[in-house]
Order: sequence, then C-alpha cells, then structure tokens
Amino acid sequence: MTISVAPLAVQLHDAQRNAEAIPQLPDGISIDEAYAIQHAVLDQRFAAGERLVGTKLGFTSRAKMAQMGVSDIIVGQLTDAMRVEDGGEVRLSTLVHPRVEPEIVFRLGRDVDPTDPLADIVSAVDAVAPAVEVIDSRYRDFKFNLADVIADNTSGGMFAIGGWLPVGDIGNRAVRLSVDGRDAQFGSTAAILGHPYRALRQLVGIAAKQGFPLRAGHVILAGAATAAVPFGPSVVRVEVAGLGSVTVRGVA
Ligand code: OOG
Ligand code: MG
Repeated sequence: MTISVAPLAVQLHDAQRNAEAIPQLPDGISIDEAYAIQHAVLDQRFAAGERLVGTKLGFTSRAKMAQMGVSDIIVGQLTDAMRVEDGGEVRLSTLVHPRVEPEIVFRLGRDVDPTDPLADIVSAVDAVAPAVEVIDSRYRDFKFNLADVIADNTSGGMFAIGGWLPVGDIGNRAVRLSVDGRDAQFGSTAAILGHPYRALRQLVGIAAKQGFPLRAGHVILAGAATAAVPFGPSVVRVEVAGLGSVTVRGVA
C-alpha cells in the first residue's frame, strides 16, 4: 500500500496542538511508513522553532506491553518544548488524556553514530537521572496499533528530569510512582528489558534504520518500568532508589 504521509502527519500534529483526539490511522501502514509519518509530524514542530533534545524508547517492559497490547520496541523524539522543570507544572488542558509513568533517563556525553557497527552507546552515556514521562495519545480512547503509536511520536507528551548523577549500577533499582503522596506503581529498573542498557542498545539499531541522530547532550528515556496511570490535577513523584526523585504538578 502507498500512503500519503503529509496529510496524516498534519492531522496528528493538529490533534496534538489542539488537544483533540482523532480516529486511528487507516489499516495497512508499515512500520517504515509509520516512522516517516512521525518524522513529518516532528518536522512541523521543528518548523515552529522547537529543537530535538533526545529520544524516548517505548514498550521496553512487560508491564507497558501488557497495558497497551503492543509488544514491539518503539522510538519517539523529545523536543525542548516538551520538557518541564523538576517540580514544574503541566497544564492538563493542553493534553488530550494524559497519563504518567516512571522512567530513567540517560544523557549522552558524546555523539554516537548509529550506523557505525562498532558504536558503543553505553560508554557514551555520561549521566543518569530519574524522570517522569507524561504520555498522551492523540487517538480516541488511548487506543492504537503499532503503526498508529509510532506515527504519533509514541504518545510523546511532556517529561521532567531529576538531578543528574554519574552512572553507577542501575540494573536493579526500585522504582516508585506516587500521586499526591499515595503509592500508584512499584517496579524495578530490571523490568526494562532485564537491564536499561539493553534498551539503549536496541535504540542504536532503530536509530540507524529510522534516521534518529544520537548527539552529545541528548537525553534518552529508557521506557517505563511500570504501567502508566491517569494524570489529573495532582502532584506526581517518581523515585528511583539511589537516584533520587522528580516531581511534576498537573494543573487544570
Ligand atoms: C506509548 C508510549 C510508551 C513507554 O515508556 O513504554 C512509552 C504509550 O504507552 O502510549 O513511552
Ligand atoms: Mg515512556
């Protein structure tokens, strides 16, 4: 099937800007076509002055795959406009039906060429931090298939990053998401493909195939270790044992 990338990308971009849900895309869109749509969605954000600041992995834990019914690893893009300060506010009216999930985030200290067969992304990481991701599908009822969610920048919404630390042993750290001080989700960084470094290594192959640059200073969300929960007016906090915490406040 040949699809028209541009009109679908305009639909998705408008849905994001207007915080209005749209139906799922037509059936039969391939994975490569879905990434082409995602690139065209992001091109509209770049044309409006936003800057690429990193990438995000999705469906790197069983909890997320089971919650959303999708079991392939996906990659989306992060822009400066999506970033919220630690402790900052997110205006809920700018989003369709936001959810929050706990993440850990890596920062690259140097460029990585994903097309280089010897590329070693783990050694390029210079810091790690806890993060909270606000995801927001542009599709009605938060329902999508693999191609839909890739085209929709993998439900990318907003994200906040806690204090950066040098990378230590991050293979099995307790992860906790709380809402207004009440526990909402518990997990471990080990839920991320057994070790978050595996997520980073998966990113390299997808970045090579789908044309994502991996540059010094970029941040990489490794994918949520637990299921996501609805984000209403509340204070959401993510704690990762040994890495500290990060909070965002949802406001009406
Ligand atoms: C897609 C985004 C998945 C993750 O961390 O697994 C994701 C979604 O769940 O809507 O960000
Ligand atoms: Mg995520």
